[in-house]
Amino acid sequence: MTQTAKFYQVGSRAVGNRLLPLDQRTEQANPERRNALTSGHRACQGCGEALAARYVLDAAAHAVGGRLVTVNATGCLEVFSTPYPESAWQLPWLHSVFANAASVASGVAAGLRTTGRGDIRVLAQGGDGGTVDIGFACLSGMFERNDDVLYVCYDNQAYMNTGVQRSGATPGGARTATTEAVGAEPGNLFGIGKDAARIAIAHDIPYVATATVAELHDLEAKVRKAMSIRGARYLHVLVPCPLGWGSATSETVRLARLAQRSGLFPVIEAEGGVVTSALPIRGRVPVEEYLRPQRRYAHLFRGEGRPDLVARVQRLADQNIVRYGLLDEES
Ligand SMILES: Cc1ncc(C[n+]2csc(CCOP(=O)(O)OP(=O)(O)O)c2C)c(N)n1
Ligand code: SF4
Repeated sequence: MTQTAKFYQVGSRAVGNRLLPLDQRTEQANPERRNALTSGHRACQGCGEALAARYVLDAAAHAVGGRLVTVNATGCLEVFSTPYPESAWQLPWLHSVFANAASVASGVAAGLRTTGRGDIRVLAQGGDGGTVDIGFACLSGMFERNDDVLYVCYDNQAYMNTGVQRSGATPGGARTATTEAVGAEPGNLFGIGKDAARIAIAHDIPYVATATVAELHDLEAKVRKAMSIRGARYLHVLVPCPLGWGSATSETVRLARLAQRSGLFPVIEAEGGVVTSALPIRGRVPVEEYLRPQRRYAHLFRGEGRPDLVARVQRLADQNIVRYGLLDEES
């Protein structure tokens, strides 16, 4: 049964600037939107992943006239949306296993093409554990073959569904269940892990982008662009997780914005292996402003704190700012 979208917030960015002229409004401001991930699912309050998944899928479905199939890796997004026999999805949705969402999506795209239904598009999605770790070989194969799939990684920087274990996307210094805040270098080690967007760019695929759940216009524009292109595409979206990050449920969007404004999470686009744009930082903030509200970093500020480790995080942000030229004159 389809459910009409209801708006409870007025004049807020969360519903896509309904006060703007029609052609500048987001898909989330459209009462006719698909509402791909509808109410009744069991995500935690303030879950950035749930919000981003709805934003992405509503925009993607709109861009292709509703002719969209999605394949979902195991993880929070799958578990909270589909406790059998219920489902919160309002579009064709397949659950793959943890590691192979990219391969299943490639197969779905090939099947549709060979049966003359290539107008139906395929979007695969998963968490950072399912994407940058266990599913990485399948994803790299999908890139390398240039399969006609948009793969979306919702990056909450750990394996949240199974109790907040470290992933290859967990940042240096962050506490998780497997990187305790103990010892000389508490939290996750610095200098390990991987930057999935840069690795995707190195595959020279048609389109790679990063985004955050805080910048709805930017996120939707990137989804639209991705759906206008054929071949392998990758979108990496930062989605704060109140449970794993130890943040207030009301802080999800603000934290995602601070990640971008500090330079820690660069928001970029690349086509054919070349970076073509980067969202400039307006109102730069020191990384401390982003780290302090999160309990996963509490050990960096307790007592005398660890200014040396905060400085290491700051250096990573500074490096991103230089790499992508993130500061414009107004910053
Ligand atoms: C092969 C395999 N190993 C482990 C699991 C258990 N498992 C299910 S979900 C999950 C964590 C998912 O983490 P992530 O992909 O980061 O998504 P999130 O839950 O954070 O959104 C794990 C380890 C599994 N389902 N299959
Ligand atoms: S644990 Fe995190 S990612 Fe999972 S449902 Fe809760 S807030 Fe969302």
